[in-house]
Amino acid sequence: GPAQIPQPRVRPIVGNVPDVGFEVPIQNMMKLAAEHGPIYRLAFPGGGTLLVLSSVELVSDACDESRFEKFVHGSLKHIRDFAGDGLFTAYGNEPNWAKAHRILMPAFGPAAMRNYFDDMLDIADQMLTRWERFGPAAPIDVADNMTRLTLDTIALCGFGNRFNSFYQREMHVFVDAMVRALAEAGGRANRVPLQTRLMLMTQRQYDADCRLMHQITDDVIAERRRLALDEAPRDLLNLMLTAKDPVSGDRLDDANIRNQLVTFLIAGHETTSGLLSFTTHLLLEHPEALARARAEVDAVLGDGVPRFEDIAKLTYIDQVLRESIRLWPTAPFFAVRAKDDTVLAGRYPLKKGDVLSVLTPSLHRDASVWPDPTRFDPDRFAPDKREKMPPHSWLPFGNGVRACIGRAFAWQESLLVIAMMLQRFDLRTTAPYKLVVKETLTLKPEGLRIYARVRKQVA
Ligand code: MNH
Repeated sequence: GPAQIPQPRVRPIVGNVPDVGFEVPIQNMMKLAAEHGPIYRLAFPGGGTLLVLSSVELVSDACDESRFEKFVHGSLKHIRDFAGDGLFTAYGNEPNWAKAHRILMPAFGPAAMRNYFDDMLDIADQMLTRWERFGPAAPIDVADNMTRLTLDTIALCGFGNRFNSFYQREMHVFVDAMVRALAEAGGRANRVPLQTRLMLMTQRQYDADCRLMHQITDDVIAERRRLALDEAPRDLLNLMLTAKDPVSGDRLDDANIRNQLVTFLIAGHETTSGLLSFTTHLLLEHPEALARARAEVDAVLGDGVPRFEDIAKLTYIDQVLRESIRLWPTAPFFAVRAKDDTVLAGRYPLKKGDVLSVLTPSLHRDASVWPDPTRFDPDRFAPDKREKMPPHSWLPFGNGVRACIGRAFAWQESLLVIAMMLQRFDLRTTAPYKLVVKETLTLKPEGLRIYARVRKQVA
């Protein structure tokens, strides 16, 4: 018969909001999963409820795309204020999602990655050369550096624009606006609308931040339109401006292109920056893994500048990244909803529209799949073991048609940056570091600072 779904005690008016909180909702939800099990219910003000899933058995069933579809939930709906019908926040039934998906898929496929390699190398070299110049006694804020790197990389690869974040003290103004707007989008999802309407200063700041992000991306498009066709770089923006959808024959409209640029700047950098930062932390905590990774880098790259062909040979670093994003999936959840009345895993009856949230960090700690799940062990992803992993046990990039389009891009960038960093530097933390995971909508290690001493000068 139908099984009971546990739920933390529901309080009047605020429901389960205090259980989730505002500072570290994901880490609180991970604790609730450890306490209540692989499915539990949360209730929110206004009557909304959410089922949180974290076992491979239940998640596998929720990944059945014939019965479940991506749900543009609470904070994602607010992110539409600035990312509109861009791929990430588009509703599944919006024609612009399918159109942009068809036009952009080739630009994110494995064959396209060679085109981005030189630009990725350019930005990675900027960061590491800066570390060299600052010298071995200068503390380096890892998350700050990685955020500058990933932002500059997507701007250069995506639309030929140099944000030059390594030549400025402050972050690019886009980042400040984006970080504030993302926080506010999350905030709005946790308030009743009246509360938001009373927060006049916050509203004014939010509107200004949305306008700024639109203005920056509109300017990028206008600048590109002024270039003659043969002068334009063959990047994502060029593709979006010129390509026709093979099905409808349409091009993307200007507002949609603007929304895609905002989307790539957001989706294309926060998560990759977090992955690079967690990986740096985990390598420093695990000297044996660090030594193996470095030995691989020395064998593959030697003293040379990396080439595109080297990337595929960094197989141990690939395992390190997979294990790092297993423990700390930097996009820590995705939501789907039931297309019709259905039964989850044969025992939990659901109504049409019921929302399921896949809590990836807890899924990635399912002890039936991962022995000693909290231990960092890149050998879990040795090729022979990887083949035996159950489907849907490792989902850092989501699932199905709405899975991450930027996966190959993020992976190439991450392999390259970790390899170059280990090739050129000996690293150590400035002081013993205890992991503190900061949550925006993504996860990042907070306060990780390192010293970098040159070990190899690369030609
Ligand atoms: Mn990405 C969707 C994780 C890097 C662009 N991304 C998703 C989803 C996850 C995700 C999870 C699914 C969300 C959902 O179901 O609601 N993404 C990541 C991670 C990294 C990442 C962990 C880096 C590590 N993403 C990137 C990069 C880009 C990008 C880099 C662009 C250059 N991601 C997207 C877009 C989507 C997406 C666009 C939405 C795709 C769609 O729905 O069609």
